[in-house]
Amino acid sequence: MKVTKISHVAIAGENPEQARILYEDILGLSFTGSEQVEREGVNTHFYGVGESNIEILEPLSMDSSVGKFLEKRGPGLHHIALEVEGLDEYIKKLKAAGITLLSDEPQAGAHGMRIIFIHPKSTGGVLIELCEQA
Ligand code: CMX
Repeated sequence: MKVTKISHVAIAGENPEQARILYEDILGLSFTGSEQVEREGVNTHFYGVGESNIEILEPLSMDSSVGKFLEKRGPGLHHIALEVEGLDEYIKKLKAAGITLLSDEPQAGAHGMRIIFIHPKSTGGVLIELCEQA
């Protein structure tokens, strides 16, 4: 049971092309792919940074959680994802500590990962995702 790396830092925005120009053309990061996560109503775009990624979150509708985030707070840092080994044990430990999770069980995230979110109210204001290779 351990946290192995920062999987990704996710930034919510409405203009993925503008993000591509910055991260790929100017900063020279490698675009590593886009993937829609239908359940979350979001399109994700990944740029590799060492063993981690920057994930651009583009809402598919303004009703999605990312759409609501943009409406309320504007573009910006949305969440930080930590890759772990032992996700199920972490979930038990978090629940035992009374920490608020967004779901009872892990969900399917981008790249076939099993993911769970910790509510920002339990983390000092930053949405944290824990993810594990399925
Ligand atoms: N970071 C920090 N604070 C956030 C936040 C975020 N990403 N999203 C919402 N909040 C804050 C809100 O501003 C609000 O604060 P106040 O009460 O001070 O106004 C509070 O959290 C509650 O927010 P809410 O919009 O009223 O709604 P909920 O509590 O129902 O839901 C949240 C908030 C964070 C759980 C949900 O909107 C969310 O983001 N879920 C995760 C979905 C997601 O990230 N999907 C992407 C998956 C892609 C992938 O696989 O990587």
